[in-house]
Amino acid sequence: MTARRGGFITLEGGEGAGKSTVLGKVRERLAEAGIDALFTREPGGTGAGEAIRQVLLDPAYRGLCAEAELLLMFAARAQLVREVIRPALAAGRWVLSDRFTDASFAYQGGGRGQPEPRIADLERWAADGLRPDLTLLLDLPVAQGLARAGARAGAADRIEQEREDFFERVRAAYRARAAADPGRFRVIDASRPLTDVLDQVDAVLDDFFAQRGAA
Ligand code: Z5A
Repeated sequence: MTARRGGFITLEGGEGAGKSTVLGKVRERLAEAGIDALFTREPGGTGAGEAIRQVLLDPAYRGLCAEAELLLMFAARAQLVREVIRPALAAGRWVLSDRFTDASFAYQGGGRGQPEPRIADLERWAADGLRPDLTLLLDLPVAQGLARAGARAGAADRIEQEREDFFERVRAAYRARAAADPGRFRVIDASRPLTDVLDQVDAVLDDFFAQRGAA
């Protein structure tokens, strides 16, 4: 694995897809390869963003309307882009984010029915038009993901408490985005055992870094 200059990579997926598990392994492998990378997450990644995350995920705010949810996602993102991601990219670093704007198209768009042009407008101004260079979509059947997430310790957060049909719409929206932009997305079969998923992710990253390193 070699990489001479930085770029922006995101990891996306529905409930129980294994993003946290995969990102932990990717972090270890990049460190072993001596690749300087900054890891962040959404919603969150800054002081203000983490405070917004608490509001977004707290089941006490179960009555939060879809518009407020969308705006809070982008408020956290606006801060993250300007405080963390843009400066890191300008310094030539790799940035890996656990979710980014595709999650808003999937959850607030597909899941909540917020109009796509409205989200695209927010992407342009609140997220400063920033788009990832590469997005790995961890895709698996909703029932399998929910079973995995259900086996995890801890209470379900506000969004995790949604019904299965919500997560079906989220998955469909993610898959539609991946199909519409095959140059940026790589779909990983996350229904497979973890070693297999990690092999798929390694192959995608090796290929991407090789292309970037050779540029
Ligand atoms: N959200 C949104 O609505 N709009 C937005 O714009 C953004 C986010 C940015 C918090 O996100 C919520 O915010 C999220 C979307 C919404 N709501 N939901 N649902 P988050 O990314 O922080 O939270 P999360 O979705 O719960 O992600 P997570 O913590 O990374 O969980 P995960 O993807 O399910 O991954 P995991 O914890 O690594 O894996 C789940 C379990 O499965 C765990 O026990 C693993 O050991 C196991 N696992 C993982 N991989 C495998 C394989 N391959 N085989 C078997 N078992 C596995």
